Amino acid sequence: MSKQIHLWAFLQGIGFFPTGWRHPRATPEGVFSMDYYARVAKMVEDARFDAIVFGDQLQSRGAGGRTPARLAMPTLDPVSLLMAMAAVTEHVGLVATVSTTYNTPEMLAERFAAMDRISGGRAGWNIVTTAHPDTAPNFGEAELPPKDQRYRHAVDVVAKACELWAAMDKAGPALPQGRPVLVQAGQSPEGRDFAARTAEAIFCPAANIDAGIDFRNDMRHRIAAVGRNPDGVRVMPGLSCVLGGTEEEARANHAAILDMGDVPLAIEYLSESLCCDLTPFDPDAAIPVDAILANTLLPKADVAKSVQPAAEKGTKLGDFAANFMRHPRGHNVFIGTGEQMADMMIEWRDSGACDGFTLQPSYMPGGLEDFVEQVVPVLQQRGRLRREYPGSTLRETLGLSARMREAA
Ligand SMILES: Cc1cc2nc3c(=O)[nH]c(=O)nc-3n(C[C@H](O)[C@H](O)[C@@H](O)COP(=O)(O)O)c2cc1C
Repeated sequence: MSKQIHLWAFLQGIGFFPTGWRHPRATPEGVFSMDYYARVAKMVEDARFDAIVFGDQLQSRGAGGRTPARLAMPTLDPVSLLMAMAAVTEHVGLVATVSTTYNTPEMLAERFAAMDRISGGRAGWNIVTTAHPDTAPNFGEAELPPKDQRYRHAVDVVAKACELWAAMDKAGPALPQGRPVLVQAGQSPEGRDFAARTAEAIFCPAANIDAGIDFRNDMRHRIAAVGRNPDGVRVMPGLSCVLGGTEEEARANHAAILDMGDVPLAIEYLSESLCCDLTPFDPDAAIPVDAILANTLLPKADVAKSVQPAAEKGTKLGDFAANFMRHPRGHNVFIGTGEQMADMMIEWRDSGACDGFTLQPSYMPGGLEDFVEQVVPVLQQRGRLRREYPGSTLRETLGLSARMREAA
């Protein structure tokens, strides 16, 4: 199959758009029911995605007045969810996000060994170092360790976990994949170097095709520089979408989703994203840059980069927040027909902007259903998406070597 497109489904919470839970085809109550997870897992497997991915959220919601009271962002433990989904599927990969900062290698090795065994070799580990400052108090600390320290620690944790899996291999019976597929999500230079040394797949944001090409080229250089083969690493940028039978209909569907969010909701979402409570500020006044920089718990330079350009243009806080919701988290949001989306995906793949995509449905399960009905058949007809799984393990599905013996 020429330039196959790899597909993952990121099914965190109830969809990518902060307003999506209000959509008539969303089932926000479903996220606490097994029926919902069974249904979406089967839908993803029937559409022949490589894998399902869940993030982890270890921070306390509600700390420091930053609770998004009207945002529906329920998150359940990814390993538990994927174990449940393993029971109702046979082929689709199961990628759990688990932090190296707040888990020991022994705990990690045991949990992923269980996932890999129970699923018959479908486990993947999305290795993150945890960025949310409200996490630290949950683990008896005042602050997160600095980023470079977190990544140095991650190197040690991954190496130790790999040793433990190798030891299980020798003691037998071996894990079906030898070890889970190692995935990384992180953007900074430290994160990229860590991915270059460790990852077999990378989940990243890329807002447009040029950003995707730059990121993937950068990663391929870094991977080659540490003596690994860049063709052995899959780059999987996030991709959300709002579809329609015509372009016009798609734009109307997008506007309808955005219209489900009012300004207070947008300001809550912005507060959550900037880690700074903006609800006391007047939405019709200027963006309170000084107060944001004084109060945010995120790195101030990163926050300054996202608010200063708009502030300098005189954008009002409410307008800025409403616009912020249109492009959640810097990922590409495609608006158009199913055919156009398939064209776009093929263009990205053929231009070297990615090896595939991590689909982030704008709302659940309707947004996923639309993609599966309107885009998957087009990609299959064009020979770019598999109709059957090639084997039984995630590593085979990703086109990586079937078993992995050596440590990272
Ligand atoms: C697309 C993407 C998704 C991520 N998902 C999570 C997550 O669910 N949980 C988490 O703790 N970190 C997540 N992170 C990773 C953290 O942001 C990363 O490990 C953190 O240390 C910040 O590093 P960075 O500046 O290199 O991105 C994600 C990162 C990216 C780019």
